[in-house]
Amino acid sequence: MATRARARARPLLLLLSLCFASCSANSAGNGYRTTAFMVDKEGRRFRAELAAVAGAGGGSAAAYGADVQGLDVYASLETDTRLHVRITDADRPRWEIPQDIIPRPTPEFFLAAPSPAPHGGRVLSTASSDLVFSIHSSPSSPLFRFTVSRRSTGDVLFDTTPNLVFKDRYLELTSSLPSAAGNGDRRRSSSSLYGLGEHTKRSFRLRRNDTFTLWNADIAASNVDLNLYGSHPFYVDVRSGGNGKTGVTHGVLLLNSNGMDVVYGGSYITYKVIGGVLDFYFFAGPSPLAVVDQYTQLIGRPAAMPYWSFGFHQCRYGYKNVADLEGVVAGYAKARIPLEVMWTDIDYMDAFKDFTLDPVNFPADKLRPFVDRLHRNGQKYVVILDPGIDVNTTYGTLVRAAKEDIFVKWNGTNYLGVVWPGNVYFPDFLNPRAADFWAREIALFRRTIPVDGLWIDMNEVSNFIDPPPLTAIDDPPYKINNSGVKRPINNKTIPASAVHYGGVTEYDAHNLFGFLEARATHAALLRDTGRRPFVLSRSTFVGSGRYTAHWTGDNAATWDDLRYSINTMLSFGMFGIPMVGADICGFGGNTTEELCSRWIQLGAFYPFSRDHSAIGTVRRELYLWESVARSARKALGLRYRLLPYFYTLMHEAHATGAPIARPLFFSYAGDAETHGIDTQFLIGRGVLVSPVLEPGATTVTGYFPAGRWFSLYDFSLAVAGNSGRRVTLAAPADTVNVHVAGGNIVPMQQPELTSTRARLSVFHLAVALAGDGTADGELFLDDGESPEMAGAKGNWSLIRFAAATENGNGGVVRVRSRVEHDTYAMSKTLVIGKVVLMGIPSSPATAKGFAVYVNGVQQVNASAVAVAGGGGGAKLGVAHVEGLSLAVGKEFDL
Ligand code: MIG
Repeated sequence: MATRARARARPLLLLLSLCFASCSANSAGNGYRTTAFMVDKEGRRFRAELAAVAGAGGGSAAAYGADVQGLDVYASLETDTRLHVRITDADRPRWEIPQDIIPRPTPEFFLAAPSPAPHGGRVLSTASSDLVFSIHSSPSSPLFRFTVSRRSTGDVLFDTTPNLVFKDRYLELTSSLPSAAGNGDRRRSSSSLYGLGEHTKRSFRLRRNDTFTLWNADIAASNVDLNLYGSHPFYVDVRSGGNGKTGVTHGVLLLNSNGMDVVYGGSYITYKVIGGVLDFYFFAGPSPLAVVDQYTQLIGRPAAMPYWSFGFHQCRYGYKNVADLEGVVAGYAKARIPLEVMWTDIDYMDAFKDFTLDPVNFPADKLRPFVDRLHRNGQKYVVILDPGIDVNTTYGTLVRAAKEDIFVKWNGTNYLGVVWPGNVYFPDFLNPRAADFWAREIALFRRTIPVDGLWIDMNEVSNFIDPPPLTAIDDPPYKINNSGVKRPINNKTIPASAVHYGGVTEYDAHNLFGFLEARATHAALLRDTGRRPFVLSRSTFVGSGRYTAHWTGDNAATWDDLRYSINTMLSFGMFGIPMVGADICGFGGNTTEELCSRWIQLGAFYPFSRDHSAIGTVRRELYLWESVARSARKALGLRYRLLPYFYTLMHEAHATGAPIARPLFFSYAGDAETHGIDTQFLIGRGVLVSPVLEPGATTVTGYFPAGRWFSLYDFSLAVAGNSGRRVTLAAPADTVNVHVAGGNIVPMQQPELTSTRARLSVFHLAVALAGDGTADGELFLDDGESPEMAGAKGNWSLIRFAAATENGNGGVVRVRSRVEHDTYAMSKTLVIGKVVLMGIPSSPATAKGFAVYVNGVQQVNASAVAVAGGGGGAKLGVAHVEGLSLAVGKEFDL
């Protein structure tokens, strides 16, 4: 519970509580009047006191309880790119997300003489910040409202209405927005919104007249538009037109863990929240990448994921026994399809009890040798854990937990739910002793089965029974649109009146369960292994990316869900959880050969790439159909060649929050056409994936922003133009289109069946020259499993590559490397054997060959051949410079 000391009395209220003549004019709505305000000298911090207007609260929200009479507003430019606006009860502390969950600056009290409230104007505005905070009211309209605007463009980013509602269990705030993009009015600025998850949506860009309910629930992801497993009250707003340049972007977070409905009306957004405080953060951008950088600076940077987790994963609910697992591993090997990680679902447990093994089908004396064999082969093993602990006095885990007294309480005793094992108690991960208990159980289990990572499911929390209401908070006056039909908040979860450590109610902490379990699981693995943990969590909250990867939950084997997986993946990238993917080939229902084939073509480029399916459905391991196996070899072959690129992007994500899989507008925000694209996506800055998402297709139509696009299979020029355009490309049954944009240098290695082997193979540099003859890129290397990624004491190397074309010099292309950090010894033994130059001028002369110089010395063993680059006779070619032996970690000039 927030226990903020209130250091002052409220004489100001008395001093200034005379009502403006017209303050009753607004009595139909709700609202608050500013009674005093103060600003610090630097123009960075602001505080106001608000008083409920007499007669307000009689509007539409009257049924939700009495108004909180006095409010405090704190606003602060915490950095030049982050504005914090917090509105809370002036007299009583309310629930706020604890500091240890999201550490953040607290609003500071400061000494400044309080002034009578002005009617309006800029109150926070500094020369170094693009964000301006203003308050507004006038004698005729005295109710408090505020705006956030962008200094450089004058664009108003957030513009609240006076209908502020603040009750104990109902908060409401509305901001107007410029009209949604696509309304046809080109003179006014428009906005495109993304985020507000977790939901399966039919489009990535939010559509107007939609309500986004946030209340973590075990609802299958195959349901569109319903509240799903996680809560992320964060949106990204891309503006176009008006005064600003197209693509100027900001982000808005409501840091609140309570249930809520967010109504997006196109020209407005309304938050309807059933608890906590109104705690807003505005991130200035102005680029999409800058917004995510600023956002993850506050909520925490994404966890470094181990190198192996970028390999391909195979799972299924319903594997029968160890022999079944062995058969699958053998099936992949025989088909020569990469398999990095084998998984086991709840089937391995004895009667679904965590940390136990089914003595018949998964006995330790069979499972352990199987896991040892995986390890000897450079492969990994991951199992599932559910939070509910079976209530059974002969079960050691239960006994130890009971002794520690770490379960969630209800009505004076442990809350009794029902999940797979039958009756269960739920560990209360707000209790530090619960995390210790969890870590000891994991360590104990790992002595029997040394799993490499853990998968935490059902942590919304899912409960198979509906707890009846016990107190008023089980049935708050405002019904959020739980499950799309305003189901009670207790539906299939822990009751809201249950009590956590420190007296926190489930009502307030519900959405944090998955976050807390992920944090405990991450800490447990780190403590036990000393290596970089891999955790996969179904339930998430703001900041979960610090600990966990995420999969999109129970999708269905349908073409729709294939397509919608892109929307969820891209949203989680913006939520600071870049390691994300959907169940490849679909979880529920029977997949088809064609769907599975197209799904692995897309899924091979999910940051987290795992095939998974439900019990009782047809098997869908990739080797089961020859056509799927062909797709898998081709798509996963390319993924494995791109592993150094994926891993370098992991480093970028960990350092700056940048998503690994990104919407096109992250690189091309100035091209408004990209703002609505969700059938293609980028890996990093410049690798474009254009998957087939429909049955029966042999072509795919995609949007290619201005510039040159080269195939990553044969490096030929596929599309080029001074403006973006839609292009239809061949998409044969076994092929997914993947292109690299001119301007990028992509480090690649060789396709192998495990990342361990691929990591030792020779590097190729794919250099895609932009129209001006330049390109750049980078490569991050470390051992892939040290707890820290790019830590101060760690061994790692970061190499930057840059290419330039010197036209005045007979067509010389120079590629240089610069080693920015170099303590990873392997960087000296790994070599670049080949450099592919895409987009060089092609003429009969260049077709004869080149001379190759490295650091000024001609390379007699190197050969280079240029071939015309296709693209409808474009005069561009590709040069394959082979026979090189450039140490990755040594600077070179080619
Ligand atoms: O009640 O563990 O989303 O991936 O296979 C279903 C069985 C529980 C739900 C997960 C799914 C998993 C399944 N689990």
